[in-house]
Amino acid sequence: MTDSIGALRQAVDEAERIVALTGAGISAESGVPTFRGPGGLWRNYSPEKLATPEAFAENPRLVWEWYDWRRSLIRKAEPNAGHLALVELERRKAGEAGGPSGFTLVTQNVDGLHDRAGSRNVVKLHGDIWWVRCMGCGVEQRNEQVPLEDLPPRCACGGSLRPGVVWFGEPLPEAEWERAVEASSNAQVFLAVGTSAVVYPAAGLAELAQAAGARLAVVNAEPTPLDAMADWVLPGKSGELLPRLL
Ligand code: BV8
Ligand code: ZN
Repeated sequence: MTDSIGALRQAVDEAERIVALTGAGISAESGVPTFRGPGGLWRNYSPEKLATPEAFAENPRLVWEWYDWRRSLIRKAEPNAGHLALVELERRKAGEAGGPSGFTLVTQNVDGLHDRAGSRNVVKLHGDIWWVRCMGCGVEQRNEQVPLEDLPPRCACGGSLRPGVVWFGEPLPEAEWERAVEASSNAQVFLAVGTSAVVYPAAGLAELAQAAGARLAVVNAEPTPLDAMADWVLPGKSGELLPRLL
């Protein structure tokens, strides 16, 4: 496990197929609270308790108050140097026009900051906080209203709308999961950035990539369960470390 950022920069430069898996930590420097770090709590509720179908069924208004609060924070947030470094990496690894890109960004985040930074093909494993889905007619639509007028917001059909995100106990979207597995199985370098790597199946992508031959780098502010198996561990802030990989 070599810690040198220079060795990782060289591996990133030489690699033709790279995957980055990002978590809430990459948005921390943009002012968006992480799930399990300081400030992650809201009115002393833990995300694990609120981000579930059961919590929504029991108290849709409370769950929507949490999402409305997060949407208002995210609306004020700007992408940071970490997001922008991944946009540059995508640009550098873009194949010939129209060919498959050599860089795949897989995110657990629902904040949309990778899109706003300019990343073009973002694989969203856990959905998107700016989308809503009707529990009645199933229609999915983008909703960027901040603050929301009604909690819970209502569909034209009268059904109540839920956030377009994946809750605990819910399956990940099939197509996105397939894309993430495909890219991770072919990666030469897998970067796990700003994630505590405790949520599955997302965290399992790192193991899958390494088992298929990728070298694994962890860029995180605190130790993670992936560190022991990683080829590189870069402790620190992604907003500072990722630009140094370019
Ligand atoms: C599934 C969307 C199966 C919502 C999220 C028991 C009961 C039920 C389920 C389970 C169970 N045990 C295990 C499970 C499976 C469960 C799971 O893994 N639970 C964990 C908690 C043990 N997984 C699921 O339920 C998944 N679904 O398994 O379905 C199935 C299959 C078929 C049919 C039916 C069912 C669904 C998981 C998705 C849940 N949704 N989010 C929303 O956002 O509101 S997960 C949530 O956690 C976020 O998406 C978040 O991204 C994700 C992971 O957290 P992180 O991103 O890593 O964030 P965290 O705060 O933890 O860490 C941030 C890190 O950054 C820290 O380490 C910090 O040090 C670091 N950091 C901070 N600042 C910086 C930094 N690093 C760098 N720079 C900085 N500046
Ligand atoms: Zn509807």
